[in-house]
Amino acid sequence: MSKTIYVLNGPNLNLLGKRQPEIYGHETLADVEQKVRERAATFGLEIVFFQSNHEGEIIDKIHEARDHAQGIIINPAAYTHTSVAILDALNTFESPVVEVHISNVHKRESFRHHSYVSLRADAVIAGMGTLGYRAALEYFA
Ligand code: CA2
Repeated sequence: MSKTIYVLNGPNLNLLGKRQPEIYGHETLADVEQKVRERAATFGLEIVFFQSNHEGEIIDKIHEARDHAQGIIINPAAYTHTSVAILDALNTFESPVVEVHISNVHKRESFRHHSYVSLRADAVIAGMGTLGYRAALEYFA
């Protein structure tokens, strides 16, 4: 049976490629999804790709992943730095979690240096641009 990886994206990432390309690059989230799906296919991995601007919807998706996924790749966006609720949800998920940030959060404002999600993540990728999502897939493969 093929393994399923949930790729979860937080608030404002729907604007990827449309604003602030100097920080986040020119690829849209649809471009990222397509490349993730193509790479996942080469590994025989199934992908559920999801973005929401709402914390509760991301938490609901993590709960869904508990029964359906063998791994989570998550870019929680700004919730990285604020959300104990997303951390608590991830702590109920028993398979590996990879946290991805497009930008190098450690080169940016100090409020981006702390991540609640990193307290749960098995691996953290930052500053590789959207390639970070595919690097996370390699981790699972
Ligand atoms: O570098 C990352 O991937 C971040 O998770 C992106 C978040 C930011 O709050 C984190 O500190 C680091 C912001 C996502 C907003 O995405 C946009 C994309 C294009 C245009 C505007 C926002």
